[in-house]
Amino acid sequence: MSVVTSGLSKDQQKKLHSLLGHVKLHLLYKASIHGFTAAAFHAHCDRQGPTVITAYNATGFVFGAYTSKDYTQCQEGISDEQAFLYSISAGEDKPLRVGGISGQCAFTDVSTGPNYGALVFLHEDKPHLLSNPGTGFVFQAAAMHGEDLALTEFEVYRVEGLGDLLAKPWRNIQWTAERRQQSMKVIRSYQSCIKTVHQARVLLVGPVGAGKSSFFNSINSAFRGNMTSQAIAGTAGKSVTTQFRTYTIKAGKGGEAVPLVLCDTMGLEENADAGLDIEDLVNIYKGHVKDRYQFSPSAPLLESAPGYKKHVTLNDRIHCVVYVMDTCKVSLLTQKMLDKFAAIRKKTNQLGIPQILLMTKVDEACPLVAEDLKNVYRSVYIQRKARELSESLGIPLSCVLPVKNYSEELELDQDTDILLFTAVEQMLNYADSFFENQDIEDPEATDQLELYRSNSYQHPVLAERTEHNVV
Ligand SMILES: Nc1nc2c(ncn2[C@@H]2O[C@H](COP(=O)(O)OP(=O)(O)OP(=O)(O)O)[C@@H](O)[C@H]2O)c(=O)[nH]1
Ligand SMILES: [Mg+2]
Repeated sequence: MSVVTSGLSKDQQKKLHSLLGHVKLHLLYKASIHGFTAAAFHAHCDRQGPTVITAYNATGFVFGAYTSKDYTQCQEGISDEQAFLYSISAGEDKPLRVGGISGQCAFTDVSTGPNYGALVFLHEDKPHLLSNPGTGFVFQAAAMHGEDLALTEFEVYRVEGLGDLLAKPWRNIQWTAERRQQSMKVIRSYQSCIKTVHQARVLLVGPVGAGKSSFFNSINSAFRGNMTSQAIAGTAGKSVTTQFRTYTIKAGKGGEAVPLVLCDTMGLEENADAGLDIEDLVNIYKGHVKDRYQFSPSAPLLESAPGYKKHVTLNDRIHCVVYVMDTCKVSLLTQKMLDKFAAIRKKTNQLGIPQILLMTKVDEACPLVAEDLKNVYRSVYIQRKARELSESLGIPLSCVLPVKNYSEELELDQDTDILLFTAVEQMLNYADSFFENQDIEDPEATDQLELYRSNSYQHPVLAERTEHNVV
């Protein structure tokens, strides 16, 4: 899978942001990858809302056009008072910004390359520019593009307004040391309502690079009291995690185990034969997959394989599923990935496992949150992304939890811990719902479950039934 990356340097990004304000840029189209043609441009950029073009030439100019309107190929002139042309030339500190001549159209929405009158991009389906200063926009050609009309690169970004801070947070969190301590205590003293189950088993599932392993590392660090990196985290084209891992967490070095097992999986990929396989996932749900099982996307686990655990109890089953999603990638989720999620959700619902959605990397997604994590429930952008995720995955907003994992820090941070612990508390509540459902869904087993609860003796019939139920 090729990764399409922006050609803008950090300095150029900064200059572009100074023109666009408090926004996030999503690269939609890069001509050197997708083709220097009008058809490729329209295939990637039509109906995307506000966009900005960045054209590059060998003279060192980065220039282009911003519009707040859609490209739709309606064959008409489009008025847009917010549209402007701009240029960031190599030697100049201040970017050039040129607003449209009042009363004239910003661009003609035709099937050719973007046509702003004074600048027509991808002329005749080539990396070429037409420059007619004075048509709609007035500027000096030398200042705009150095009179170099050959394009070395051409990109279009969707411009997403980040919004400001809500006057009132949409969830109330107390960002105090007491709250941190209290949460830690609640988690450490957790007891399931079924006596023989001593730990809640929570499974982390999500696309490659979403932050699953980092979430375990972060929780582990928060309980240990220092940074740990037991699970390998990082970025690669494919999933960094290739084994199924079940992690117990210790409170302090050599301390007692926290009643929580976090299970880490290989990342999901959109293609059917890549990444975590849904059959493997169902086996994990039912407790059949052993720790350190090496995932093999083309060959899911068979009953006869050594990694398959035949005899399982309620302890081995997954009690809560956590979907982990990168907040920065919410709007880039492809239909294939959404379909994969829908199939997973269906299976998970059928097995009656409660689900939570973790939105990671909130610091990367919103600069206001990066500045101060306490802004997480006040950021308009994060709230919008939470709603978007809830709608596209069909998960109630109440089950969507933003978190920031530890990724570059050397020291623990109180606010980061509070957000992480809040998510864990919720996972334990949901695991409780799973245990409670065990009674209701199988009334026949209730009496035996009571037996199961009230003494450590495992009734042979129940042992058999439990096994039978979960296979
Ligand atoms: N800034 C920031 N970076 C994060 C956060 N969570 C994870 N990362 C980074 O994202 C990258 C991927 O994280 P991983 O934890 O390896 O992701 P994963 O879901 O386990 O990925 P695979 O095992 O490859 O499927 C790493 O470089 C992390 O440091 C976060 O909340 N904030
Ligand atoms: Mg991982």
